[in-house]
Amino acid sequence: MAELKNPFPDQFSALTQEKKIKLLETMIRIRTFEIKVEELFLNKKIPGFVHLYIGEEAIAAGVMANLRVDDWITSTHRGHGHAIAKGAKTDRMMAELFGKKTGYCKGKGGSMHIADFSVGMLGANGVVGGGFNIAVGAALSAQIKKTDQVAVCFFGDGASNRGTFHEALNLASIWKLPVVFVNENNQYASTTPVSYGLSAKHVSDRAKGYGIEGYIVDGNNIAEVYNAASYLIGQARAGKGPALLECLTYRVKGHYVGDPERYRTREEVQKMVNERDPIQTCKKRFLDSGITNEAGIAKLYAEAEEEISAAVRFAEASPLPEPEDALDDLFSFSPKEFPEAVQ
Ligand SMILES: Cc1ncc(C[n+]2csc(CCOP(=O)(O)OP(=O)(O)O)c2C)c(N)n1
Ligand SMILES: [Mg+2]
Repeated sequence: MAELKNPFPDQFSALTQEKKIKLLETMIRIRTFEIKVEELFLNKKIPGFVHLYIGEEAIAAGVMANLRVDDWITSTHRGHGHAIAKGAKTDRMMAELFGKKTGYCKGKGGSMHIADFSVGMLGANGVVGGGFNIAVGAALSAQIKKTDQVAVCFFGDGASNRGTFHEALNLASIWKLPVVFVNENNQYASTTPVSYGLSAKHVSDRAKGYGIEGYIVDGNNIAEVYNAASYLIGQARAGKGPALLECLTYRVKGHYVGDPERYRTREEVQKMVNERDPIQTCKKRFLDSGITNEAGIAKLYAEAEEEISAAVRFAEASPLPEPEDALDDLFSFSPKEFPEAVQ
């Protein structure tokens, strides 16, 4: 990774043992959720589509550890990890995946429409590149209201080819908005490798065209992500304007559950799993440096299993929405109150 532009001060080393373990805990909670979701989807318990975040957990955990609850994020179609790390409840997330009434969107959205405004999670998004302008709008509101809130926009390598990316970076730059664009470069946009689909060498090179700084870190290294996010979010909060952080990672699972993955070899995937898994790397580092021990790590897994099992029980026990709820929450008025408006 000789080309990384990574000048960030090492805040990670200064974290308390507890905070470091919290980062690993967040990654393990996300992984446990995702593994369960894959199993449930394959068993036809979950309808629709799911895109898994397995292998990319260090980005959500490392960025979100630097955000306050009143800061905002916008997410993607691969958004479970972002929601969990920002503080969304896994039981309501699971209920949403099951299409149940107790879900975040009352069961009408599913995986790609999980939002929890109470913790600043402004939404996953089925539209690739749909989060850019929402994040910029949130950052603009913070600037106008003179709060010191920050917005973080997560987006994929493929999303950086959307027009919305370019509009958002330009506006954020000229108005010096408190927004950090966090690119999750997982090497593929659906079936298209980034080496084919990206005109620039790096996603972060594109920042320059908009007068903002672009950086690259190893997105599978929790310390690197943490340090970069800490610095850039701090800068944005202090009124220094936007930045783009490219996190190099790898999409371990198919684009969606069920993807036949004809565009890459099993060997390629296995190599990344063996050598670059963010959780295994973090665990090894924590064990080697005595931050925790095997029993401590086993406890994190046991607690995550318990939490996610409870989430599944909650989802299974919850009711489906009623057919007459179908038009609720679609309009700013209630069709039940004004039936003539939707006839
Ligand atoms: C505007 C739009 N175009 C195309 C799609 C279909 N689509 C869904 S995910 C995806 C690839 C996105 O790749 P990337 O931004 O790298 O995110 P990743 O899936 O790798 O996390 C595409 C093309 C879409 N949902 N929305
Ligand atoms: Mg991608």
